[in-house]
This record gives sequence, structure tokens and C-alpha cells, in this order.
Amino acid sequence: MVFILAQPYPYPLPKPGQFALVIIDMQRDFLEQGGFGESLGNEVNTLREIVPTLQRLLEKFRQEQWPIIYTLESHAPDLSDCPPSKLMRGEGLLKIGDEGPMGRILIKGEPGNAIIPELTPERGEFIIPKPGKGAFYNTPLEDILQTQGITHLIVTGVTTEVCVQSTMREANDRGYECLLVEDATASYFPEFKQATLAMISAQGGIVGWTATANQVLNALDGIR
Ligand code: C5J
Repeated sequence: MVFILAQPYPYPLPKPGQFALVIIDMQRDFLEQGGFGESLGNEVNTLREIVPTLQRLLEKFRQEQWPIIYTLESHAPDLSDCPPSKLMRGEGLLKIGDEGPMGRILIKGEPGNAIIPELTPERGEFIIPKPGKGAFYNTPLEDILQTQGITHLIVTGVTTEVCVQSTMREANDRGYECLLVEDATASYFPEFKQATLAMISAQGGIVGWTATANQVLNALDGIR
């Protein structure tokens, strides 16, 4: 398995069912015009480049019926799960909870808070709303992983240096093996993405590993 591309890996490789595809925050709020990402001054099309690669990974996982987990950065309508420090942050035109062209920004159930249509989740796939940047804080993710017997995470999504990296660090501290798919993650700031890829696998995989989607798919083809 490609958790180990860079060097010999001394641990047992995961079996089907022990690894999941984790898709972080591929939601309209971040990827479409008029959402939170654009209101913060970002060029949202930068993030869209990874969509075809994500579709290839999804196709493989769906075909094999391997676990797929989506997250959404999402808050309760009364903002009771959004600390004032987060609410006040940012220089954007719109703040969390404000009414935007796709409904209230980053609020559960609003049109902008849905996964983009190209990656719409299917029946049986997990969707985890998360109030933080990391996917473990104040969510059922750990319970789901434990119940399903998942030990290895193949991580994708946006943005590389914020929610993706936070989630990988949280997962690493909890003992999960993590691999970040280099061409299935994106940032509004390409230099931040590159720096994050480098820091994750530095020092012998201090947070985890990285590999391209082709490398991951080739390795997965060898798993039955
Ligand atoms: C951000 C995220 N960047 N999903 N969220 O605020 O990375």
C-alpha cells in the first residue's frame, strides 16, 4: 500500500475495509461563486481542478464498496457551535451565518453547505458536519472509524493547509495512518499546498504520507 512509497514500511498493510477515502469540505461554500471562499477574496476555480481526480478515486471506492467519508464545515443555525473568535475572524464581505447568494454562509442545510453536485454522496456514504477545521473536534468521526474498524485514511479535499492538514494531524495523534493524495487536495494558495505536502511527510512521515492519485489507484488495484 502506498502509505509507504518513500521508504520501507515496517507495519502490516491494511486490508479492504480498514481504509477509507476521506473527502474534506468539497462544499459549494468553498468552490462556487458567491460562497464563503470567494467572499474572503479567493479565486475559487483553483480548487475545482481536483474534481476529476476525486471522481476517479470515488469511482474506485464505490466499485469496491470501500468506506467513503465526506466532511462539511458546517454550523448550527443559531451558531451555538461557533465560538466568537471564529465568527469575528476574516476580512471578507460575508461572515459565518450571514445571508449570501447560496443561503446563510457555512450553516447546516443551506444550499451553499452542500457537497458540490459533481461529487454528490451516495447512499451508505458517511457525511460528517464539523464545526472546526479538524474533522475530529465535536464530531462522530472517531466513533465511526472505531465502529467500522478503519485504521488507515486516504485523505483528500480542501483546503490543504487548513481543514485537510488539521484533520490529518488530529488523526495522526489518534493513531490513524494517513496518506494525503497530492493531486486530490487543493488550496487557494498553491505555495501553501506545496509547503503542507512537504511538512506532512517530512522527518520520516511525521504526520503521514503523500502520493499521487495514480500511485494510490495502482496500489489499490493490488488489494483484494
Ligand atoms: C477553511 C477549510 N479554509 N475547509 N476551511 O476555512 O479548509
